[in-house]
Parts: sequence; structure tokens; C-alpha cells
Amino acid sequence: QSDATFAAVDLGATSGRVITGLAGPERLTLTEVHRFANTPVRLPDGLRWDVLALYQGILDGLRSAARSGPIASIGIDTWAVDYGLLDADGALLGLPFHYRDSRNGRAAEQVLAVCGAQELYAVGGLQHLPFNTVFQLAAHRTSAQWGSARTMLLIPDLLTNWLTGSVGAEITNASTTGLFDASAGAWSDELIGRLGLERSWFPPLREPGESAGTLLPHVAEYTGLPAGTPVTAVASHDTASAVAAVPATEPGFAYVSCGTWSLAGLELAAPVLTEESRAANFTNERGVDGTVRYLRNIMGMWLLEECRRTWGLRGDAPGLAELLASAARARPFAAVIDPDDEAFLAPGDMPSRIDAHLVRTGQVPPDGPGGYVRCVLESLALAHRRTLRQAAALAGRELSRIHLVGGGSRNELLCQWTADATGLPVTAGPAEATALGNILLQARAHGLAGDLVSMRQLVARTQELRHYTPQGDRRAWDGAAARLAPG
Ligand code: LFR
Repeated sequence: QSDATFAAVDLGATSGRVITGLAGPERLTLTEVHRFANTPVRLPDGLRWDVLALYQGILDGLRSAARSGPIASIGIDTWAVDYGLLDADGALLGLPFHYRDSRNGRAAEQVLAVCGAQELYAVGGLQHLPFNTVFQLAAHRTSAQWGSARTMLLIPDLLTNWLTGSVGAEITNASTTGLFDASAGAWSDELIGRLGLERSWFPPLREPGESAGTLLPHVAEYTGLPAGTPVTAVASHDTASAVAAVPATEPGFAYVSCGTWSLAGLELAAPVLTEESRAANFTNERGVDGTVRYLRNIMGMWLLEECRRTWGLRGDAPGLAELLASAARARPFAAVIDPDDEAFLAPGDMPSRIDAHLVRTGQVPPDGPGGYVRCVLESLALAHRRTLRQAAALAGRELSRIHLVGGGSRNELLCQWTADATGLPVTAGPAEATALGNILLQARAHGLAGDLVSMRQLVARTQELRHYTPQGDRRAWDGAAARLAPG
């Protein structure tokens, strides 16, 4: 078969994009055809995703894609855990909450009182994050909408439903809900029942590559795409798409999918559900072809982006290149933070929260933007090191190379410092791993790509990658790591 063009809808925390990908046995090229803002809106009862604006952005993007030539299929990926509830008519009940909304703390306690953390982990294998879907649902319970709800759809499934009318739950994303059985690879009837949720709310699972229907007539008309254009379930969790496109050419690689979050870990054949793994808060999310994404969330470039947003609000903020240059000049290891501090999760003044963290840990806050950026990037490199070493120990594996993919792979300081801190070679790129993974899963559904190994080889052959070898004195990194975890 010859090459074909697919459309990837990729929604991130701050922007959404429609990207076309030309894919075939020897070809993989992306073109961004439309980009739109993703601006969460604070309503009186909390922080919401503006899903209508996102949907409109998708429609406009698909219209641009249609003008560029024939589109063989469409696939959608977004961040995980967030959802909409549909009523008996299939209508959306209220705008979905943003996972950075602060309503979930108490709800988590309520859930854990019914179903202990150990039991939740033994079944779901999910890291504890205050915003896991299971906790959000508990917070939602007391709302008037609750009684009218009949179906829960995660964001990509909701958007797919609006494009095609079909109802399904894509499995990689379903695995981030806390209501999924990591060993069985299915919704956990047990947890759903124990927590008093309705089993009928959770639609049949779809594997990446399965059909998710064809465009509704009014969507085809608006976008100019042919009426029969298929929507393909891809790895709809953006991190799962990114991991599928890690350009590893040897087994046993470690990865960091580096964007708003740093998702650092390994790909395994089976979940690790031990008590040690739970205590270290590692997650067993589902990957493509039944693989397990054994990883941990690290607060990621959010720390830097939220600093920049804060400085931007104050005016005359330096540009990114300038900031990175001044970080490179700033004094090494002057201040290190633990990015896992939950105080960093919500939107708001990040430099002040970093100050508070530093004062609390007996350190001196930086005296300018370059110092903050250095602090954030060194701290992320240290978190990458700690997390990957822990993952390897818990899974009984050796680390030999780190693949750093996603937007953060463009940040040369972060790549070099990750290599320096770990003492391991780092392969950086592709920055567009998520969109590539989305396109590859569609290409495979159309007979144009093979198994994970050959998809990864295709990425390695066609995308530009950079290589970093460890430099400098590792003892300085050991010393900084010891400051974060004394003893
Ligand atoms: C990354 C990501 C992470 C998930 C977080 C919240 O974009 O999908 O994997 O933990 O967003 O959904």
C-alpha cells in the first residue's frame, strides 16, 4: 500500500492543534494545519475546561485539514483523567472540571475510607494523584447533575462522541481513572461496585486502532470532509501516544515524556502492583498493545511555564531564549526543590510558591528569573534521575539509555542536565512524539505500519534526534540529590 494522510487532534494543557501526518512504510511527516488556545475558565464553582471552544477549534482544524487533501482518518488524544457526564439523551451535563481544580482533596479521603489505598492499588495499580477520576467523581456526587447522569466519557471520548455519535472508552485513557483493573485490562466491576458507582456509566472499551465511527453528517458538511470519514481510536491518552512514538531501537529503554508534566518511566509487559511500588507512587497505566506504562508524574515544565506566566503578568518579562541563557549562567545548585510538592499543582504565582518551598527547606530564594529557571531545570533533572532509578529498581531492570520526548526535548539544558545527573546517554526528540504516536496508530489501522518495534524504528529513521552524553562531575548532582532526600 502507498502512503496516506491522517489527521491528529492533539489537545494539550494550553493549546490544541490539528496536525496532518503523511505516513507510510518509509515516511512520517507532520504538518500543523491549525492551532488554537485552550483557556480554562474559572466559574463560581471551580475551574472548567472550555470544551465548546476546543470542539470548535477541532472543527475548524479539520476544515483546514480537508482543504489540504484527502484525509484517511481522524484520531484524538488529550490529557487524561478529566471527563464529562452525559444524561439519558446523550447531552453533556455541565462543563468538565479541570484536574487542577482544588475540589478533590476531601473527596479523595472519602474514597479511601471506603476502599483503602492498598486495595485501590492492588486492582488499579494507579499512582495516587488527588485528581484521579475516581476522586473527581466522588467530589461530583453531591451535585444536582449526578442524578441525571447515565454515561461518563473521558475528554477524547467525549469529543469523539460529538464527531461521530459513537459511545466508547479508549483503553489507555480508561486506565487513568482508578476504576480500571490493571491486570485484567478491563473496567473493574469490583471497584465500581464498591464505590457505589453505576457500571452502566462506563462504556465498552476500545483498543487503539479500533474504529470509533464515522463523521456525523453535519460535521462532514461543516468540515468539508467526506461523510464516511472514519474516526479511529488512537492511544487517546497523550502520554500513551508519546510513549508509542519513543524512537527506541533497543529493548529496555527508559523514557521521559516531557511537557507540562514529566512522565518518567519504563514500558513493561505486566503491571508491578507491589507494596513498594505503591509506596513509591508508581503508576501502571495502559500502553499500546497491552503494554504497561510504568511511570510516575513529575510536575514538569508546568513549573517553568507558570513562572513565565507570572512574570509576564508583571510586564517586561524576558523571552524564553533569554531566560535559558541566564539560567545557564546562574550559579549551579544554588537552590533545589522537590517538584512533587502539591503546593505547585494549582495555577497561580509560581515564583512565590518556589520561595516558600525554599524557605521551608532552609534555602535561599533566587534573586532573579535566571536563578528560578536554573532551580526548576536542575530540580527536574534530579527528579528524572530519582524516578527512573526507582522505576528500574522496582521493576527489576537496568537503565542503559533515556529517551526524552515531547516539547521539553527542545530544552537543551534539561536534556544535558538529565544526562549529567543520571550518568546515562539521553536521546532527545521527537518533540512531536504525541502527534506522531497518534498518526502511527491510525496508519497501522489502515495497514501502513507494523508492531510497536517497527513503529519506533520508523520514528528513529525519519525524525530528527539529538544525543547527549553525560558530562561534568556527577558528585555535584549526588550532593544536590542528598539535599532533597537527606539521610
Ligand atoms: C500529560 C497528562 C499526564 C496526566 C496529566 C493529567 O499531558 O496526560 O499523563 O497524568 O496529563 O491528565
